[in-house]
Amino acid sequence: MSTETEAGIRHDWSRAEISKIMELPFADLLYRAQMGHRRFFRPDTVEACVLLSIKTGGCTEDCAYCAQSARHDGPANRGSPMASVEDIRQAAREAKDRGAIRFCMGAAFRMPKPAHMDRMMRMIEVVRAEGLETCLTAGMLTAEQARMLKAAGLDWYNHNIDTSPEHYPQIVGTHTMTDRLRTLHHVRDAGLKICCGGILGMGEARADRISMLHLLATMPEHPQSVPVNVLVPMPGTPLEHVPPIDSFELVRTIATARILMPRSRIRLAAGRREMCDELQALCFLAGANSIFLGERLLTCDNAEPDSDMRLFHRLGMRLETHVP
Ligand code: SAM
Ligand code: DTB
Ligand code: SF4
Repeated sequence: MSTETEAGIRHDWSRAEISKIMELPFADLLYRAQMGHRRFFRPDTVEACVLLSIKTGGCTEDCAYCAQSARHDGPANRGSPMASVEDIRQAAREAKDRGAIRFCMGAAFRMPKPAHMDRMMRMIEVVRAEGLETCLTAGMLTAEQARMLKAAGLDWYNHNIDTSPEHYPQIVGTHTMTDRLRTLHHVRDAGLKICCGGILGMGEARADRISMLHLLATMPEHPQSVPVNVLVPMPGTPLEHVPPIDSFELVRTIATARILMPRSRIRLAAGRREMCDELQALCFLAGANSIFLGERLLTCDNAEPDSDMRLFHRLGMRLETHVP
């Protein structure tokens, strides 16, 4: 028996149900995903978020995919100083001019210290003053830190589960999935909106992708935003030579996420630069409706903004330029 809310949003998916969806013939899977997508979203619009690294590299954690870990030989293993509040004001203005509705700030912390908190709260205030939604990702938070960020005007907190609970220990040794879930709990309790997803192509099996989706889709509230990153293999990291994910498996994962969490934004996040236009188009057909727009992600290049605009034009799609 399944429990359904009025809008038909379910939180009680079983793994067996999810794997049945994921294994549908491709055409049936996409058809179902599109039906779900059109219940809550227009199929011709994509939300644009701009991402900026406010504190790059030198991180104490050992996440195997990450260029910013001090424990790997990645390009940003040595840290650089935290950005100034003025730098952020300028970047937020540029993001607004470009049509972004949300400004996401990324910091390579295991957990912010009090001095970081002070500066991040001032950054949140200046970004809000420019009329943008604010999002932050800065590692683990205490309940009090989550409340402080909310009080400073933060709208969203990004904290990914990244892979299945079963695969997590192969990817990260310095914190656990339980730590990630605890932070998400604090963030939810503080009344912040949650951005939580994962990375595909880290050597995981389909069962892990199903398990990751299961964890996301059975949370007390679905994350309002679900980033699907494709691993960008960064030189010097332990995952540098992992074979890339099969393109159709990426599309299947997005379509399944769309069916399980029909009201959530699904963001085609890292890895778009390495995809051809046709694959991105399939991802949008499968229900992805958010992207990062701009030249850079955190430490690597993003897809070119001009080529993004050309692609949307060719697909008859447009960017959402206002808060819906
Ligand atoms: N330190 C914070 C944390 O771990 O939550 C915030 C920054 S961390 C870089 C944010 C997210 O970026 C990770 O959870 C992961 O999903 C994504 N990410 C990092 N490196 C990546 C890579 N090489 N390819 C794809 N996604 C990546
Ligand atoms: C997310 O899920 N993806 C973004 C954002 N949240 C912070 C980060 C992508 C990072 C890609 C690799 C890099 O630039 O180092
Ligand atoms: Fe640090 Fe976050 Fe990178 Fe892990 S993903 S090494 S916590 S910056």
